[in-house]
Amino acid sequence: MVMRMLLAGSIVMMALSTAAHAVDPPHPYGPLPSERQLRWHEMEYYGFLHFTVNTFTDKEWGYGDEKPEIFNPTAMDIRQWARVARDAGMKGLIITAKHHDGFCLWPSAYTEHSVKHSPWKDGKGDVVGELADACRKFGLRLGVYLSPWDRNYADYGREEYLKYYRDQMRELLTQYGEIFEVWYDGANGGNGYYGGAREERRIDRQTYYRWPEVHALVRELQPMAVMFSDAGPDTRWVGNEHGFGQETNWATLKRDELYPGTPRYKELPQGHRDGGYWVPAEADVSIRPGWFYHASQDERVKSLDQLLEIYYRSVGMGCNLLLNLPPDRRGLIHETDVARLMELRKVLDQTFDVDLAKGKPVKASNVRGGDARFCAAKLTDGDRNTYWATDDRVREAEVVVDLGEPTCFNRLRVQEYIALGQRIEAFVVDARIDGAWIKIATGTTIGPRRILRFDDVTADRVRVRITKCPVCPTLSTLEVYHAPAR
Ligand code: FUL
Repeated sequence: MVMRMLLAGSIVMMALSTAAHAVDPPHPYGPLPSERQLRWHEMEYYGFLHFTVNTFTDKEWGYGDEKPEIFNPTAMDIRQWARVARDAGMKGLIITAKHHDGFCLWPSAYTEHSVKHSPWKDGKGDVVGELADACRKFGLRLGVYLSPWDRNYADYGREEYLKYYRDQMRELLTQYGEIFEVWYDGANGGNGYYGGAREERRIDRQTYYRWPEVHALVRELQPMAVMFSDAGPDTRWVGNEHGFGQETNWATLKRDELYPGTPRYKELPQGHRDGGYWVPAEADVSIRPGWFYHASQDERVKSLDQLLEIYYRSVGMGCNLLLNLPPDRRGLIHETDVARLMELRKVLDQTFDVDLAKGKPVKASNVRGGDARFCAAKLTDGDRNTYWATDDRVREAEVVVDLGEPTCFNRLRVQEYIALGQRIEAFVVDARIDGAWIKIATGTTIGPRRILRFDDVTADRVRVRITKCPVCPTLSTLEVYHAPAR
């Protein structure tokens, strides 16, 4: 009898404990990122390479009548580009395979206006191919910029050009291995050489390229590549060329209302809270004033402080940072640019190498179903794929990290578990200094990532309070850092 009661009791206990662990993850909220976008978010920081005939004519936009012979780098070393990018801490490189002037850096079968007729490697070279090899060697991912606007092509503006553009896209997406990003800029139509016509050609930016067909082609050939433009479909322009994201940054966008070259670019830094698609921002900026190399700008390479400001206002605000490093006329990334990139890497390493919160105990005001799967320790376990979540009814919640002893810090990095959507709308950070809680920062959105900067504080506890969220919040990481004084 006693035995039977004990057995029954343990069955009840087992049932209870199974119930305690049977709580489901929170329901997703709003549009969600795709697999390819989740992978892209992890990239955070990568390089842009603007290189073409403009490098040799000292222009920013070539007219399209440049002779291929002028493309003649004297000491080209494409591996140097990849080595510099890798050493800088970048995860990939995106190259202007074709800029507005129409000159192709790869020997396209569809035009003579390419490296085929340049003296570099006696016309047998392939910049895109060599870069693809160099990226593989240095562990980087490759992306391509194929300008929709082509000021060289005789049929630009007509139906024939659409076939040409797609044929070239097919070449780029089938001959060079895996491509992580395809870049469509928004500058479209205007005057140009156009096979000798030398005239003005206007196109309807919204309809001319038949974007849905181009997108389908890219999806077919490179299913894991994200596509960038003012309006996505996968990642959007941040709306300026300073590399600055915005404090309030929604990864969601009313994508169907926008297009490459959209006049509504002022909405892009913030995105749309009520947007129907996940289209996060990418911040593009050049390390120099121009996108292409100009010797006259050798003294105007951005300073370390400017680059740090860009980093915190892009990566720190949930954008990916696409930093342009234009090769010079030798075909090398200039020494000054390299030195600056290494200075930036050094400071970022000094700042982010040691997470002062890692492995530290965390307490939360609420844990979803009391389930260890969603407990606060997930915030400091060093794994960005685990997360803390609350019960469905909870809208405001807090987590407290116990640093163990008074610890000096000045940066805090937080992430939502974005696989369940972007949820949080406002939060506050407090530090416990000599036993008293002091507010040290406030923020609005978090999304894929938020890095907060504040003056040095010495505190034994740090608290994040979620103060506005339309559904139960999630957070996947809470990291605490100390940036060296500058
Ligand atoms: C713009 C272009 O017009 C610039 O030349 C540059 O390539 C920039 C990144 O995108 O749309």
